Amino acid sequence: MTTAYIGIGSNLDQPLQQVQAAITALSQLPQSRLVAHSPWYGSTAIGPGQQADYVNGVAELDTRLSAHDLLDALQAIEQSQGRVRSERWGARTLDLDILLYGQQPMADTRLVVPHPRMLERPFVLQPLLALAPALVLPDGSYLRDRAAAAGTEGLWLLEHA
Ligand code: ROI
Repeated sequence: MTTAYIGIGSNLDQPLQQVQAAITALSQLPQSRLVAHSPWYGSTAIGPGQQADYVNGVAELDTRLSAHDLLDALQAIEQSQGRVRSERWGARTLDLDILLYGQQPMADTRLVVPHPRMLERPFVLQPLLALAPALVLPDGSYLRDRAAAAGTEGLWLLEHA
């Protein structure tokens, strides 16, 4: 059994409903158990051009799926929620990223874990910290230090509806 952390983001078509539907879908994955998810955060879009604000959060999943089977399953959920892969960095109805897969780093043409940009992104680190305050990253650094370094600019906690 491996504990995986999944980054969740949406900025199209009712983002809060998209991320909540993603949680339902994650809870139904085979050979897996959804342990918890973070609160939802609003965040200013990072990346080129003007985009609507995002809703972001992180889910914790215990899974027996391999990292690549998990990636396939996450992409199937994205597609079932209407994701069209158009431009890199573009707006999206649902983005599911494998942030961490246990303590195993991996890198191939489809998948790089830990997610290469997570350490720069408050919208990843703060929800992850809310979920796993004592987490140590595969490089031995402490999540709480990484999250403090990244700060909270452009990020706000959404009210629990
Ligand atoms: N910006 C924010 N705030 N949240 C995201 O989930 C997100 N995802 C992306 C890009 C376009 C980089 N910007 C983002 O893929």
